[in-house]
Amino acid sequence: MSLKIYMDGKLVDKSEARVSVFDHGLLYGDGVFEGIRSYDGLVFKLREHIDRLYESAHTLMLEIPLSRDEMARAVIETLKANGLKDAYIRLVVTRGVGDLGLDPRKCPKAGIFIITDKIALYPKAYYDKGLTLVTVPTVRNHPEALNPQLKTLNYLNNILAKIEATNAGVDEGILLNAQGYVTECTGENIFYVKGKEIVTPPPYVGILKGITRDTVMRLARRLEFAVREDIFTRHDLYTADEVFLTGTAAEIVPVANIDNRMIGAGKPGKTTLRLSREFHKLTSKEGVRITHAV
Ligand code: PXG
Repeated sequence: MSLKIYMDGKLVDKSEARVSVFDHGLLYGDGVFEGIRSYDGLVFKLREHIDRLYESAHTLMLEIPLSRDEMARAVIETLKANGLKDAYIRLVVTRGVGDLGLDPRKCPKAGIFIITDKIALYPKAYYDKGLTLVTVPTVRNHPEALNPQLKTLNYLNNILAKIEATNAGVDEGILLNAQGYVTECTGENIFYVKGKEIVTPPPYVGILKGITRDTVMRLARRLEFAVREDIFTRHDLYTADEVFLTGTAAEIVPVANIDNRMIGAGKPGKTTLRLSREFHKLTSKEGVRITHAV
């Protein structure tokens, strides 16, 4: 059976799922998106992802022609149509079809598509050995230029950083902001552990407020760690006991090396492993059940 894609209210075959060359999502990167995951028939944090999508759209004055509940139902319907239980869900809202000028008023109706597919897992070695990172030359977008809190279709800041990390021969890149403070990686948030303290940058340094980040902060507080959002520099990472990254696709990944400095013992630390275990417990029991919803 070929994959079905949700497009503007209809489920269509993958081969028929096409976007116009006049769509401003393509012409200008004008649009928003989300990456969501389902675990054994449970969609994790669906409402939180949909809320973030609508908040990004609100700031862009992009009107989504569906209510949040209708959008949630569309996600579930698409998963059902594809018989998927463990899936990666890509929800995209584009400005829609307009002319060759950038004025969004020329685009009368937003385009919506939802792709659900089998999840492409990260290599197991990443989790067993830990990632190697470098800080990259490209700085994170200034929040008053293009706020990283908006999950928009313009990901070139992140893509440039990813290219730089790849060119350096490592797994991921850390972006600093214009003041030199650590922000995040190209598609994951960053945390460090020092003693009983767990620290991650605050949103105003220029990060996407990750839903996994939020989940991990809550989990860690429940486990009685002191969790802080604070600005910090590379030195704090180099001298931490542990560093890990969080994201929907990556979940919780340990970091072993940054800019050629070994982090802690240079292998996954006990706090990272404990949080990872707790995170998996949560994803296995919490979420919107695909069969029940709608
Ligand atoms: N920072 C950035 C810049 C991101 O794009 C995260 C942090 C983590 O956020 P969540 O809410 O996922 O915990 C992201 C998320 C992809 C892909 O297809 C990208 C993300 C998530 C899932 C898949 O590359 N970005």
